[in-house]
Amino acid sequence: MTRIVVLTGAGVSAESGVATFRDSGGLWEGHDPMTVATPEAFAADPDLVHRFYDARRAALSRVRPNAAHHALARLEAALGDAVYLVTQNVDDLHERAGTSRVHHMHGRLRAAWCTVCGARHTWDGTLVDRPPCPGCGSSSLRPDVVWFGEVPYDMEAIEEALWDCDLFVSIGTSGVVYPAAAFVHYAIGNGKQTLELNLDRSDSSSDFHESRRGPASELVPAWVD
Ligand code: BV8
Repeated sequence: MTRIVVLTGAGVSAESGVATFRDSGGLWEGHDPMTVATPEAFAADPDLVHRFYDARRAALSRVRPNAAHHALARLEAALGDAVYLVTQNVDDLHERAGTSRVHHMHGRLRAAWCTVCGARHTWDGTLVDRPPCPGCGSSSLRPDVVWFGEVPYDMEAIEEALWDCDLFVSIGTSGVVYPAAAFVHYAIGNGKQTLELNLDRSDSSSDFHESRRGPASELVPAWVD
C-alpha cells in the first residue's frame, strides 16, 4: 500500500553537478530540446542525438549522489514499499544512493533499446559507433530514454500509486513537462496532501498545499529526517 509518492526532477541532481534542463546555463541551452530529444531529431541526425546522450552517459561517472538522494534512500529503508519513487531523471543517482525501487518514467541513460528485436540492455558505452545489439546483432540500438512525443514508462503503476497514496511530494522540477506536471493536479483531485520542495517557484507551485523554497540537499533531508 503506497503512502507517499515522490516525484523527482533535474533539480534533485543539480547539486551533484548534473545540468538541469531549463535553469540558466542548463543542458537545453546547449541544445534546443526539439533538436535532440524527439524521434524526428533522431531520424534526421542520429549521430547528433547519439553524441548528446553518449556525452551525458559518460558524464555519469564524474558525478555522485548528493544529500537529497541519500535522504530519499533512507526514506525507502524506513518505509519500504509504502514509498513509490518516480523520477523524470535519466541518471542513476537514486540507485547509487541506495534506493532499490526507482521508477524512471523517462527512461535511463545507462540503457539501450534495440529497435529491431525490442530488447533493452544495460549500457555504459557509446552508441554513436553503432555497436551490435547483444541480442540480435543488428546495429539498431538507441538510447532507452523517452523523447517528446513518446509514451512515458510506468504510467499505469504511477497512476495507481497516486490513487493509493496519502501524500504526493514533488522535488526539483519546473512542472513544465507533461504528464509528470499533471501529477499534482491528479493528487489534489483525489484529496491527497501535496508538498513541493524546489529551489525556485515552479509552474505548479501555487497548486501545492505547501511549497518550500531551497536547495534539495537541505530541504529533502530536513523533510525526511
Ligand atoms: C507524452 C528524457 C503522451 C530525455 C524528457 C503542449 C502542452 C502541454 C503538453 C504538451 C504540449 N505539446 C506536447 C506536450 C507533451 C510533452 C510536453 O510536456 N511538452 C512540454 C515541453 C510542453 N510531453 C511529452 O511528449 C511526453 N509524452 O506526453 O506522451 C502520453 C502521456 C501520458 C500517457 C500516455 C501518452 C514525454 C516527455 C518526456 C521528454 N523527455 N527527458 C532526456 O533526458 O534527454 S523531459 C526532460 O525535461 C527531463 O526528463 C525532465 O523530465 C523534463 C523536465 O525537466 P525538470 O526535471 O523539471 O528540470 P528543469 O530544468 O525543467 O527544472 C529544474 C527544476 O529544479 C527547476 O524548477 C529548478 O528551480 C529546480 N532546481 C534547480 N536546482 C535545484 C532545484 N531544486 C532543488 N534544489 C536544487 N539545487
